[in-house]
Amino acid sequence: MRRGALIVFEGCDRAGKSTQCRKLVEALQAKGKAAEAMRFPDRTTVIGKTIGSYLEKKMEMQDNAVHLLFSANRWELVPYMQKLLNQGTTLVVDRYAYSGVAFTAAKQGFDLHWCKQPDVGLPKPDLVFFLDINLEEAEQRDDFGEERYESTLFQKKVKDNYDQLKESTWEFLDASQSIEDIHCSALDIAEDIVDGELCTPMEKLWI
Ligand code: ADP
Ligand code: FDM
Ligand code: MG
Repeated sequence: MRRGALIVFEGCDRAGKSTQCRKLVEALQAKGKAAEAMRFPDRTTVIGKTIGSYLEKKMEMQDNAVHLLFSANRWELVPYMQKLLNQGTTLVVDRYAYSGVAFTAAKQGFDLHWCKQPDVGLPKPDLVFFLDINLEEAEQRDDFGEERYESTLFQKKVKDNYDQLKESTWEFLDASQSIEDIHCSALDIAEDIVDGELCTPMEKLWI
C-alpha cells in the first residue's frame, strides 16, 4: 500500500496557514485522495490542554519546560500519524517542529541548536509550505488576539528564525496573493508530491 504524504504549513501569525490547510484537505478529498487535517499544538490531549492554558495566559511556565511540552505534544501523536500515513492517508498539518524552534528561539537566551534537539527524529515532512508575508501586511488582517506571542516585535524575531530553518523540502508561497491563488499553487505542488515518489521508510527530521 502506498503511504500518504506528510505536508506541513508554516508561517507567521495570520499568514493564512489555517485557511490554506482547510482548503487543501477539502480539495484533496474532493479528488478522491485520502487526506486529514492536523494541527500543532493539538490542544485536545492532556499535554495540549496545558499548552492551551499557557498560550491563553491562564498559567505561567518556565520557557525550557514549555518548549519540551510543545515537542512532547508532537511525539505523543507520532503513532497516530504513522498509522494514518501507512494506511495511505495524506496529513496536512498546521504548524510543526519549525514553529517550535522559531517561537522558542525568539525568546531571550535560546538558540536554534538547543531548540531543535527534542524534535530530532520526528517524521520528516515530505513538503513544507512556507506562507511568506511581510509583517506590515499581516497586521492589516484581523487584529492580534490576546494569546501569548501575538506581538509585532516577537513575530519579527520568529520570521528571522524561520529564515534560518529553510530546507530543500520547503516551498515558498507569496501569502499576499488571494486565498484562491495561493490555494491553486499549493494544490498543484501538493498533488505532485502525493502522487509522486515517496521515500519509504520515511526520513527523520534533522538527522
Ligand atoms: P494563520 O492560521 O496563519 O494565523 P488564518 O488562516 O487564520 O492565518 O488567516 C488569518 C486571517 O487572514 C483570517 O481572517 C483569514 O480569513 C485572512 N486571510 C487568510 N488568507 C488570506 C489572504 N490570502 N488574503 C487576505 N486575507 C487572508
Ligand atoms: N507554538 C506552536 C510554539 O510556540 N511552539 C510550537 O511548537 C508550536 C507548534 O503556539 F503562537 C506557538 C505558535 C503560536 C501558538 O497558535 C499556536 P495557533 O493559532 O494555534 O496556530
Ligand atoms: Mg491558524
